Amino acid sequence: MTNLKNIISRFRTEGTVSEATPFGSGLINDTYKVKTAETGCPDYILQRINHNIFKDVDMLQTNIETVTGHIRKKLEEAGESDIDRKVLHFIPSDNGKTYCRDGNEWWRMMVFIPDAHTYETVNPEFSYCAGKAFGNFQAMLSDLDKPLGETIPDFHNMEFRLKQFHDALEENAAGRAAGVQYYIDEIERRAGEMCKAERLHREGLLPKRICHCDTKVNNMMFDDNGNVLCVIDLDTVMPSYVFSDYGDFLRTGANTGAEDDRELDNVNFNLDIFRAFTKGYLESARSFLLPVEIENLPYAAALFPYMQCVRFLTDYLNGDTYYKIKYPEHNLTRTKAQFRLLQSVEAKYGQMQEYISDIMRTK
Ligand code: GN1
Ligand code: MG
Repeated sequence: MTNLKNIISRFRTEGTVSEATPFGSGLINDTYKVKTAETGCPDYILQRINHNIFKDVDMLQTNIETVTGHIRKKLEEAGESDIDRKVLHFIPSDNGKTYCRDGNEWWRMMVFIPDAHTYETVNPEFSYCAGKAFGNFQAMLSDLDKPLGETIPDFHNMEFRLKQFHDALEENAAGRAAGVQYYIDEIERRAGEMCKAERLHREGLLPKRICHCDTKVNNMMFDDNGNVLCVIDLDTVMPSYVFSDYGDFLRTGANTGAEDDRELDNVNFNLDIFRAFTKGYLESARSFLLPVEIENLPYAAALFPYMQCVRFLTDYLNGDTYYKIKYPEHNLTRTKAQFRLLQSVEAKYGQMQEYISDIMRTK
């Protein structure tokens, strides 16, 4: 607490800190909720940025300032009310930037959004709102004229993720490869098909747009009525295929189990959530989406469980160097649960295609 208090004192916050406690369930950064004693003073979120993963913190925060500034301007122009709950607000530190360095650690602070909730799973009604919100998020950023840096190069590049997987297999640093042959084979079997986005992009058929790239359902704040207030966790906002945001929401929102469920029978792809989310998304995004993007939405729904399966298994093979884990086999449990989800998505592919064609036939 003393150390945290020192860090907090370097930011230009209002009020007196009464407590700072661990907050949220992110796998990358460390997050704390900072309460202030005075009524009328906002509470805050304090985060230690994972510098092993985000090497260029200045680029990271510059991206985030660009994006939140642009969205804030759009909301103001649209005459929106309650803007402070609809876009994140970062606090400058003693050096005037929205982060500060303490030895080998980098920290940032933002205003805590009151009366907002995050969820690990959502009902169809909430999913419909989430779909609309993501379509809007992409639409609002579509005219951003300042280029964004790639905070993690090749973040959602499936070919690159497979290369990392093959490197991990060859290295076999933790000696775990022999125990996971089944999953290795299942990954390899689908590798060609899953790299379709990269091929379409090389052929000039699939554009990159500014995406959030971590739209798991718990990165979204809802109000009491199920309306999305804003998306949080903006570290990975960068140019990508629209599949990123569409697919990663469904990977988490439509999973009837947990991302790391040990009981695989809990894991299933919920088509009602898929339908509601897709309806909302297409309502706000169909005006700018190309046919190739719309046709491949079912592919996106499969791509993200697949990519996450590859990433978790890669980390397992490397000896758990990337994701925070709670027990030794955690990354393997995650791999299995993501693979089960992928199988469920695959079984429902035809139904998804049909639903999307139906929507597109209606005006
Ligand atoms: C990480 O930060 P967090 O926990 O929301 C990861 C995502 C993964 C996710 C899996 C920078 O997100 O890409 O999909 O875990 N973020 C990074 O739960 O790697
Ligand atoms: Mg998160």
